[in-house]
Amino acid sequence: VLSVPWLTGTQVHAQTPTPVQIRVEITDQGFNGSPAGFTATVQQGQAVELTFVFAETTNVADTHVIELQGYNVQTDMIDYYHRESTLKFTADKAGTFDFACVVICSIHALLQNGHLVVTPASAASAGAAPAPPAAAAPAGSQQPTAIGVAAPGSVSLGQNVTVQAKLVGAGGVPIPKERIDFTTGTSFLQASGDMVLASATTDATGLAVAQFVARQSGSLTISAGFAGDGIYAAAKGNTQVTVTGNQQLYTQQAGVPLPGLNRAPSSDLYLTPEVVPNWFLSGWPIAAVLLVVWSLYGTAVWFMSEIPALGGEPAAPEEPAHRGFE
Ligand SMILES: [Cu+2]
Repeated sequence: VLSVPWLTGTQVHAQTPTPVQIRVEITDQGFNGSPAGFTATVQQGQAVELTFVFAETTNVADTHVIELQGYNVQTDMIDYYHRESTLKFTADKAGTFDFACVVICSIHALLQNGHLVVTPASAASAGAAPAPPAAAAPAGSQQPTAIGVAAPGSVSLGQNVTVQAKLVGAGGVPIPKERIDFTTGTSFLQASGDMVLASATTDATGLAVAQFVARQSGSLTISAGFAGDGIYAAAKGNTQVTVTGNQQLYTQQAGVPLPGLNRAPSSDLYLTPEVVPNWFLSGWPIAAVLLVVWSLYGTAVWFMSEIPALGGEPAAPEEPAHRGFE
């Protein structure tokens, strides 16, 4: 259905970017079940993906954040529900670097002895004299990336739009587990900026898929952006979607917005009328209140109108007396 104009590897340099993947389980006995500590070894200049996986079975309420000292990178929060987080970086500094949990948890002491050994690039070729730094792999430089974006060319107003973005590295190699933000340019009160429509994470084929509702007719530019990380450079791609139809989805509201009266009780943009009963959104609740108030007021006015009638009665017997003097 969709023609997918993925970018090919023409803009990227020929370089083998395959990162070394290291998986470390956080168990009740420490990193990879080893209370004595765990050591991973890589070579200087290599791209590294160091993945930490929650594997505790006893202290399932634990929360961890693992920090790799020296490279100053931290995982996202890892717990029973967010079981995996990957540190991505280029091992441009040689030496031994410690990684440890920086959140107080029930096995905290067991998570202080992780080590990453980065073997100097010069040691890779046996017997060679210490190589000048320039001989190492492009240290610290991020690998180039590209994003291809695809969406249906034309949709109707109010319809769901599916956008796909594919993130690739050198040679068109897909890059998984990266966040893609889908945005559209917007202008409001003479200020313009990017409005985030949705975010999605790339899968094993580098593909991120998001859906949003077309709420404005006309031509829409949708961008897919990757912020970049320790291994990969940032990238951005665009596509054009034409939204047809002139049905108005937003109703103009004048006056004071009162949640529950002329506005939905929540400011959630995606609140649909089915969530809130229709009678609640109409003016009937305030109409009922006004009816009660006005009927009380009317009753009070009626009682007040009785006062002159009561006060006038004692004067009535005097009138014949006046007539008597005439
Ligand atoms: Cu901890």
